[in-house]
Amino acid sequence: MTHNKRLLWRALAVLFAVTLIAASCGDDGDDVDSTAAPAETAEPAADDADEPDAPATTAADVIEDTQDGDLLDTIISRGRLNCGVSGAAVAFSETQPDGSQTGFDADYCRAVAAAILGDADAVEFTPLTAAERFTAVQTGAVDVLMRNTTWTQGRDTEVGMDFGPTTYYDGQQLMARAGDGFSGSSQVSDIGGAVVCTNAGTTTEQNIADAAAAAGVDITLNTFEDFDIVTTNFIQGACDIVTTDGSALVGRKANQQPDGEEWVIFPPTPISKEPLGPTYGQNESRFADVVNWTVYATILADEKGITSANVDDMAANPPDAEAGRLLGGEGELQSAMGLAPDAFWQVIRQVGNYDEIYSRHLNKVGLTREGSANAGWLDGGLIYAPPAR
Ligand SMILES: N[C@@H](CCC(=O)N[C@@H](CS)C(=O)NCC(=O)O)C(=O)O
Repeated sequence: MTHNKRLLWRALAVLFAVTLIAASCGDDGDDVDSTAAPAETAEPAADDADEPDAPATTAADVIEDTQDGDLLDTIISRGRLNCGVSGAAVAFSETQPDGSQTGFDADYCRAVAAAILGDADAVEFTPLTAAERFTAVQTGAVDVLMRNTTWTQGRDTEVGMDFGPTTYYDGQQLMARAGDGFSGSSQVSDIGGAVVCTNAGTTTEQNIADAAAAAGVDITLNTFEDFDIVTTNFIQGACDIVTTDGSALVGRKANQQPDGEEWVIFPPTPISKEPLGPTYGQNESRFADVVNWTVYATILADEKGITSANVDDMAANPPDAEAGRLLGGEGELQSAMGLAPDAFWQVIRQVGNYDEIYSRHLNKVGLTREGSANAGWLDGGLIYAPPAR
């Protein structure tokens, strides 16, 4: 394909991606204020959420033809990783007053930068709403999303994304006021007649519509541009119930529950599976390998007790051959991936292992690994990495 033809395809891809967003967001956004007006008010419909109906030509079809060069090489020559985050996800990615980002997802951006560039600070963070996020990857505005993004079949195929290892196993729940008669054991069958609010462009919209239909209850579903606006409307009483990933509800309750009010999260078993993890454009295999093995390196280091505090000693005296390889010693495989041999040593030294990253950000809002799917596989959880050999 000629260069000009590639440029034409790229322009078409951008146009198409913008159309996708327009289709998935309706008229939300511009006219949303922070008080009451919802982005979209609708009875739950069968297919109006998250991604549009399958178009004749999908983003996936065109993206393959529009990628010039190799993304890993591009990032190395740019000297910076462009990482898309939420910026409003409590404990996952929060924009600080000075513009910096903190949180579990933000640290996974830093981990990838440490692996590729040897510098955890070589990251440009871009806060994105749920509805903006996939276009930002497809247009090249960001290299990767670390944005509480759920891995789904549609996103993995017709939307044109690829997904890395799940870093946080989540599930959708609902949050309401105890004073309205709800408790932690309430069920979806108890929410008939309620105004339920969430943010646009998410798995959340479709899940709650499906769950309400399955439970045989009618709800009014209002969607807003982002979850800050959703929470404001909940606090002001415009929403009876808010719904999203359970981790976000826990974070919002920890930070925003007004004095004298009790917010409850239910049902005890989430209404959906929300495996969250890194997301990037499809068919960028070298970059994908690096993102994936950066996550695996943090998990393997956790398994082996390698921390940011002891990584130098562990590199000098590895507890086993696999640890030695991972930290850049004999038989290392990082060079074959286009990285420096010490790439994962940098990740652990500068950012930490999985447990350090998790505990640093999530424990303080009450999200603990023990007994959850986010425990290591040896402790009955799902956090697991393939062998580094
Ligand atoms: N995991 C879901 C939902 C992602 C999402 O955008 N969630 C909301 C609520 S967690 C959000 O804006 N997050 C930032 C926040 O907590 O405000 C998806 O991938 O669609």
